[in-house]
Amino acid sequence: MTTVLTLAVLALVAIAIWQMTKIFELSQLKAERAQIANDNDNRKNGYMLFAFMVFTYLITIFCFWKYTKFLLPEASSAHGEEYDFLMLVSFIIIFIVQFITQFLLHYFGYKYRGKKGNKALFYADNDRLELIWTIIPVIVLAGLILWGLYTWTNIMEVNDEDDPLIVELYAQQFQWTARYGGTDNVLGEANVRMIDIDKANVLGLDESDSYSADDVIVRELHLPVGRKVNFYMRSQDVLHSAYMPHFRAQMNCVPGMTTEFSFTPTKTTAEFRKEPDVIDKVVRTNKIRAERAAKGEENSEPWEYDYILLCNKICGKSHYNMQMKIIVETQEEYDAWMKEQKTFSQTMNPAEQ
Ligand SMILES: [Cu+2]
Repeated sequence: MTTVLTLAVLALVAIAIWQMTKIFELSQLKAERAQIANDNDNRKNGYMLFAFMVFTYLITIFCFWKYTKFLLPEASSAHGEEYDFLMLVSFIIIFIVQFITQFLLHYFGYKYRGKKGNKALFYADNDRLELIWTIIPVIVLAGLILWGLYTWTNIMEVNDEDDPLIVELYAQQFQWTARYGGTDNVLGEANVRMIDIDKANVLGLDESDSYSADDVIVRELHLPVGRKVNFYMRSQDVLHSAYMPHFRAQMNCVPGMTTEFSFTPTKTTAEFRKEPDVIDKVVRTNKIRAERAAKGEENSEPWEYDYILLCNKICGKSHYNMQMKIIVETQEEYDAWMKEQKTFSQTMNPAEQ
């Protein structure tokens, strides 16, 4: 309410100032009161166009300098490099084109400003010029689109070549659960209708399916470095989206169907933490956290960078906190971790252990 009132008061003050300047203008008897812009007005506007252009260039440079450090660190997946390169090339092209067109727009605005006695030249068309400014964008855009399509098809292809690790990502409001295929690397059949909370069958695995017995259900995703992972996503309730930004991976999780995505992690968490831009991020964040700690505020304990799986569809009130830690490690570390996990049949029949 206070905000609305403040805004209303500000609007009224602005209107009052505007009306007062009008009265002031009218009271200046000597001043020219013509509604048509004269050479002086046009020149002033021409300079202002230039000033605006300089402002946009300066603010662009400022944003590059100030905010690029907030971008994601280098990709940690095999396809990520290709993806980032496509993005970089697209940005460079857009940047060059915007630099040239904005300059021409403002410069011509200034150069051909209204002048008394000036007459516009009637210039119907120029075939060669039109051909040039049509052909160049066509070639550049077609190239970008074809390259993008090719990259996209490559990234989106999920197949069983190279013995991929099979992992299911199960989304529900508001948490992630991961399931491994177990020793046979095959996921057992599952369906939301078979969920049985009393028996701890939280993902609705089919107990009669022999493949499900050795499945491993976890709340922290461990991946061996260098091995392709095929992810199969399910959702229990609403649309979610499995987003693993450091691996440049994202896929919707849709109730009633299974979606898929595949990537190969290329850096372990330990290697990732040693990258200069990652170290820089951690130092900056921990500085802020230390300031918080000094004031006795929450979330002030030192932070370590981890890969993360986030939900990237606004799926409800706790969407912001729907996340799971991802740890990429060596094959030995992964095997050791996996050994400690309980299989589905062990959790269902605790007496058997
Ligand atoms: Cu979600």
